[in-house]
Amino acid sequence: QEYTAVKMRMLEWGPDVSSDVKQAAGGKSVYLVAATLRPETMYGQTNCFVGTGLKYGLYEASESELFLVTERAARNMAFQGTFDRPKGVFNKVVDVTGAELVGTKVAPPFGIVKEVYVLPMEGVLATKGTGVVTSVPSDSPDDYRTLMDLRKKPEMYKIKPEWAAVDPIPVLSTPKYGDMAAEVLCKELKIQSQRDIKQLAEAKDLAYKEGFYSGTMLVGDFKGLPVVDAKPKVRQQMIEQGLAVAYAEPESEVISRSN
Ligand code: ZZB
Repeated sequence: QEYTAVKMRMLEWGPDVSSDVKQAAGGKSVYLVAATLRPETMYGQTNCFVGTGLKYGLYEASESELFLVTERAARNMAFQGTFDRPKGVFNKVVDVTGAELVGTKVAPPFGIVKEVYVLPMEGVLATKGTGVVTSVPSDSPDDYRTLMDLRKKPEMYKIKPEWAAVDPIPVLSTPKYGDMAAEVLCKELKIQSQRDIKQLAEAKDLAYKEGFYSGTMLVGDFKGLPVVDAKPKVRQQMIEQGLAVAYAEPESEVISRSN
């Protein structure tokens, strides 16, 4: 699977980020890097998700840039030549936990909303992507359901309500589900919580297929184009502008995951 790894620039650390992390970051630009298969939906980013039990690190991507990802992702990036370092070399400047990142403010590339917050998601896998997930609740049922869970019980999730205040943003339209596929599918499949894993997997599959084969862009430079055509164009723009990098999972892991 070829992912697009989008660079969400850290604008302001959340209230729980340790002084060690802040010091280690120094004056460098820090990016929370999220792996997505839907670059054409990036206009609709409303927040970023991390797993609160996951371990992340700040890794040197170049002289001036640090990438915040899991160690597994940093290793993959190092072997894919993403870092301005010899192949296979990745240098961690500091550890950071998912829990302490909650409430951090980031800039989502191509986002219509320019500043969004890091929020907790229960199902974030350490074994997929970068462990950082960008949230598009208009088109991702997992993101929609998680955002609604957080809004219902902010105290339980230890978030400030204002961190979850950005509403889903329409980015593409499909004949079956209109411009809010995730919301429609969560209702149709009666999905009650982010823990309804089976129904969410089904909703994701339906949303992927309908969006890819029958979707039309509503926003951005490729407004009016079919999603199939817009997808590689948006991806290329993001990469050319230095806002994203290509990212692939190692073949052996991809195989073992599908067993
Ligand atoms: C933005 C986005 C917008 C996504 C959308 C999906 C959708 P797949 O097909 O199962 O490989 N993701 C990335 N990394 C992780 C992780 N570590 N743990 C949990 N979820 C993760 O799923 C790839 C998608 O899963 C990625 O694409 C990312 O969410 C999430 F409108 O990025 B996506 C219908 C789906 N729509």
